[in-house]
Amino acid sequence: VRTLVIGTAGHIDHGKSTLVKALTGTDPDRLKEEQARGITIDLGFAHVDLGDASVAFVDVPGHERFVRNMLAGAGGIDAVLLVVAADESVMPQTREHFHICRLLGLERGLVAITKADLVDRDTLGLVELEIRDLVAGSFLEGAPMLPVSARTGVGLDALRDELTRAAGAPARVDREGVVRLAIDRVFSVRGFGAVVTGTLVSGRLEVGAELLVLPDERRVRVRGLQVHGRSQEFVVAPSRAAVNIGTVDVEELSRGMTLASAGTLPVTRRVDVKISLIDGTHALRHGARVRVHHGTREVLGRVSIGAVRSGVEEEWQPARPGEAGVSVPGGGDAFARLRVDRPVVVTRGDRLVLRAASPLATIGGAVVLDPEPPAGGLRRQSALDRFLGIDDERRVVAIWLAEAAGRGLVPDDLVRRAGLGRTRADRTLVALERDGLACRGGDRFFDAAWIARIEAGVSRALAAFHQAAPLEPGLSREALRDQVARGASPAAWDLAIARLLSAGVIRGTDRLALASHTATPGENDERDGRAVEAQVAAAGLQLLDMTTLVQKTGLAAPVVDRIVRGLARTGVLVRLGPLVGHRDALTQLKDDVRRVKEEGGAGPATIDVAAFKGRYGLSRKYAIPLLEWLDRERVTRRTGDVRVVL
Ligand SMILES: Nc1nc2c(ncn2[C@@H]2O[C@H](COP(=O)(O)OP(=O)(O)OP(=O)(O)O)[C@@H](O)[C@H]2O)c(=O)[nH]1
Ligand SMILES: [Mg+2]
Repeated sequence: VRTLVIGTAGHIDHGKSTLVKALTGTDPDRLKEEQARGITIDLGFAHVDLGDASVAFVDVPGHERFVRNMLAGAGGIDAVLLVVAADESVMPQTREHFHICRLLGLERGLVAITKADLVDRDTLGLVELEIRDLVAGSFLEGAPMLPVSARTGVGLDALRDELTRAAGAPARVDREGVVRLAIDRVFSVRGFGAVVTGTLVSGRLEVGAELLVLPDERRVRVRGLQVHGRSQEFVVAPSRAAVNIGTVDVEELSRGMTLASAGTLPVTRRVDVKISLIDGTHALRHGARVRVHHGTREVLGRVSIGAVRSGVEEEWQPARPGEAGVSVPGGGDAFARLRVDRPVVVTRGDRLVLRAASPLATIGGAVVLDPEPPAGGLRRQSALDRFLGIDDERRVVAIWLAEAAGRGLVPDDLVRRAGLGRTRADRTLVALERDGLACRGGDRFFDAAWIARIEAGVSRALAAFHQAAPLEPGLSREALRDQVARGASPAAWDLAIARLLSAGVIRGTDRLALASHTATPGENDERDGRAVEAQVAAAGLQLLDMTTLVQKTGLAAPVVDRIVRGLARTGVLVRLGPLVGHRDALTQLKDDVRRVKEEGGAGPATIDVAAFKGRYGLSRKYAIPLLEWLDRERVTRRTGDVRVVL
């Protein structure tokens, strides 16, 4: 079936509800108070099948005091039926409702001139002119405009034809099954549990589906579905739907919440937007409080202005640091950050309507550019550049990648933050990779410039390391990471290293080195190495500490340190705690201690500290570390005060 969800709009008493009833047979004014007072207060719903087209109506109140209810209804519709009474023509809420539809980004609609039975032909012509004047240059310019009378039935067939024609257009935003339903009513049905109704603006809703109620993130399962009173297994956007979500306390549900697939929509209190003010409204000051309407939700928020232009043709003027009294003039635009009191569920491209708190009036609208902007001030040189960037479809993701640095982005981040379907999110990142702006590591994408910086950092760090320790074969992967890319995700780090390895810039596995580095001693190292070795060899078992070695060789301490480490790795020198001995002297010692066994009589051969000192003419300072070393080398084993020679 072809579907259409159409909302009424227009001034109080202009015949919106009467027209809906004439077309559908259902009186959308369901409340007792509405019946008694003859006005609409809250949203009303009705539906009619016109051939193969299923048309759902969301009827809104025209009263000035109930604009917030009108906004809740207008938030989900595909098209508007703008109603203007022939005997009153364009009135204040005709204008306000029309602006709201325009600010919500509606693209389709019809105009009905109601109560045509009350005026003559000339008056009707004048009313038509006034309406054409109002909608000139907007999405309603050139829209069908039909005089109708609910009383005589004139024009109703023509209106039905136009509604049939309008049905069947795809949902305004296609996000490949990402479910999004703005809840407008909540009630409980005895024996069934909680039911929420709303307009399904995106996706395919199925019985059995696991969804979240946002912003609370409550998990629910779809127990049953109804569309216009008929049970269905599934429903596809755009459509009205009543969803049974079982045993949820209805006290915890309310209009303004969203039913959605998990992980597909941000829950946020900070949103970067582009604001457009209606012509002729008061200026919007920096720091002003506004009512923010989105879908069926209304929250209070504060506006921080980053940049202003007085008209589409004008240049953007950044708000300078410390500048007071920044404001957006009527008809002007602003790049701004909204901070809202309670979380909203919005993604990029969503439309918001802004109303001034006092006097209460619709002043403008906003398009969401970034629902999850990084914290930080807007009064900076870079802020305008960022706003211009995120306002550009082709640049926004590259900016988010750069901001994500070593954390990177996965396609699901774009589903959530950019309001894309999964396939388009994938494609967007792959296109950036192809253009050389992104690098892929596993399922994560990183800013190519950031990866390049890490690669350069690795090269620099290794070059410095080789310079300081030419005898070392390389630096451990972990030590290198701590130096260069602390905080980067393992995927980002692995990617940078893999790229350097495959480019032949570095080599190694656990220890990494520049490919150009060879761990051979330099000219001086060889000479200095011989000097160090000679001193240690000459000392024999009178082990040397580093200070003594530096004195005896006359070399700088770091050089001695580096050489000792190099010679220790190749086994020429042996470290015994802070002391150093020569391999030859120590090997000789091992052989000699083993000989104690041959010298002794029956029973195990033993040697104690005093005997050891005596035998080799050593002070305790050297005897203890040597004996402990012999223990470690399994030449001796300590038992009490003596050592058994093994
Ligand atoms: N003569 C005449 N009267 C009409 C026609 N349509 C509606 N009316 C009358 O206009 C009055 C208001 O009609 P409603 O349908 O309640 O107007 P509304 O636009 O829904 O009003 P709100 O929802 O309160 O904004 C009622 O008394 C209707 O009987 C029409 O085509 N011709
Ligand atoms: Mg009404």
